[in-house]
Amino acid sequence: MSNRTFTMVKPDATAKGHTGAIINDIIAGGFAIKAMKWIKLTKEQAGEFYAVHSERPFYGELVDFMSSGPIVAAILEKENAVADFRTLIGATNPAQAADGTIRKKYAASIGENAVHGSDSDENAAIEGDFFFSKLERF
Ligand code: 3AN
Repeated sequence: MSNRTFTMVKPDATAKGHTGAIINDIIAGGFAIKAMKWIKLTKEQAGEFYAVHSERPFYGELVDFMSSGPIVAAILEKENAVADFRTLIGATNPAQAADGTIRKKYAASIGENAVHGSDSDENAAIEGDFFFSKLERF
């Protein structure tokens, strides 16, 4: 089991000024930040990141949204990182997210849901590699 996951604070949350509160929740949840950057994706980059969803009906909407404003990308470390981070952020649809989770507190809808969290160790590694070089992480 790997102890790393990958996250993004999404454009809805950066635009609403929730970035600091979300990073604070992540640190308070016991995650150590191993890499972090504030970046705005082009449509092409967002499309490449979400290529796995290219057949889903919401793909175009997702790519437009994720390239609509700045995001914060980060690699996080903790024991059982992938599963524990998904618990911390809550269900994909904020209406179904548990009380106290990041999505319950800061997300507006299933599309604009404040944060991303990797769904497996394998994807955490792929997603971290998409954003960060060896020099940018420790
Ligand atoms: P999660 O991010 O919780 O793993 P996935 O992998 O099902 O969720 O979906 C990837 C991303 O696609 C979600 N974070 C969300 O922003 C977006 N998404 C999922 N379902 C929908 C939907 N029905 N409409 C719009 N966007 C969606």
